[in-house]
Amino acid sequence: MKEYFANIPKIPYEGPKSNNPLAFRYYNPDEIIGGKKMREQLKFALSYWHTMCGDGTDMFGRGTQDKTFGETDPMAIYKAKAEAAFELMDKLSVDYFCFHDRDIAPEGETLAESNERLDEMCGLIRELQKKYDKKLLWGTANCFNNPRYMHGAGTAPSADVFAFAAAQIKKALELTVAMGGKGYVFWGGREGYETLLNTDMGLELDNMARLLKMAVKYARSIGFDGDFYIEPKPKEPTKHQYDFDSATVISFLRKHGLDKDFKLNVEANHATLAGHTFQHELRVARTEGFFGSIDANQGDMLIGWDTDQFPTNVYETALCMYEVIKAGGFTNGGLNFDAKTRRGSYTPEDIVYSYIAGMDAFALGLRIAMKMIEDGRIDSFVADRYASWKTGIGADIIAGNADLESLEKYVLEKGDVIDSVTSGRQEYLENILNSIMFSL
Ligand code: XLS
Ligand code: NI
Ligand code: NI
Repeated sequence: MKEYFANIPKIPYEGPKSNNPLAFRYYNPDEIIGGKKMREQLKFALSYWHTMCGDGTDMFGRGTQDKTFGETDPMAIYKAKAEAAFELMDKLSVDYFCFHDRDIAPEGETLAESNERLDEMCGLIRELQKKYDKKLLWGTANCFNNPRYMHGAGTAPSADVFAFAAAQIKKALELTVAMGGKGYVFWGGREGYETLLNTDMGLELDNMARLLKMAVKYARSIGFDGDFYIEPKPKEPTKHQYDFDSATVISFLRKHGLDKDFKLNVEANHATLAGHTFQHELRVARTEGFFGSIDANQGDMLIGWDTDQFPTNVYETALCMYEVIKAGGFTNGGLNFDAKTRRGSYTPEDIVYSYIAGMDAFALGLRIAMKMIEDGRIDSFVADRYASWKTGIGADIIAGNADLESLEKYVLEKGDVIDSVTSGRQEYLENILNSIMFSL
């Protein structure tokens, strides 16, 4: 088989002192950390759309990156993309991938033609999966690119468009099952609105729930035993995306009885677009029992859109991995690099450097998060801060043995409570985190 990244070797782990740009400094796939191999703790996935398809096009200019892999015929291009994807995963020790239907085969004139092409590509991908021992983290359907979805898919005003999306999702579920995927993502695409002057919000949201229920029913009937995920995002492409953030999505899922089948796929850049930290979004998901999977990337704090950069901010990756470990680690989910090289980083080597950077940043994050937990100072500070809930009046409140009258009586007897108020010690804790991070 043709080698697509011929000047890229299999990336070795060389440790923190290495100056080799084509080596990992922190990601040592088979090293045991926290009782599991790093590759199992991190479950890295390649995003097929950015890595194999994205060519750097933006609203001011055409693509800078050639993703045709030396081919011209449309199906030949997509076959080459698949072979190149698996070669790349192999060289990078990335064990999983994620795809949209339209990433793996060019859309045809009709649904039937698109589906035939998907079947053909699915056969090739399954062979490559076997050859390289690679797994599908999750599949999804691209129900936002085609002009038919200009007003949304599951929330489109037109029932015909809803039906088309449903048909596309049916096929994407079949592909996900055929490739052994344990996850299926709904990112809201154009599910949102620009103005309420033309929008029946209540109907649109109910229709979205109808579509998700149909998806669950069909997927379970064809043997899908993985998790469904909704990926929250507050804006872009529409002004108001319905799946604004973790809390909004959880309340929607609960309202419609979808909470047993769905978890969240939390994306770092979407968290910051919603005005939250990445850790906040993960904490909401974890606390509410919806922690599922992660789209690992980062945004630029000075740019108000989804820049999907490779994650290199180690504070963020450490606090993310802290949440992952506290959630009990990944089960069906993992870390999907929903990230692209910058438009100016246009060479094939840049793809490799970017993955190495992202993987090393998360490996460092994992190592630091383990140290935070072993060190214990931050966790025990938090435990002490809430100690008043363990005994006395706090324990009574939690046990349901208190009411407003008993609490009034308690306070009247006790007098002021200011002596029970302790310092939050934010700077002290931030310094502990720094000392843990930089003593590695
Ligand atoms: C776009 C989303 C998308 C999803 C998959 O902003 O992040 O890439 O992850 O449809
Ligand atoms: Ni994403
Ligand atoms: Ni995104």
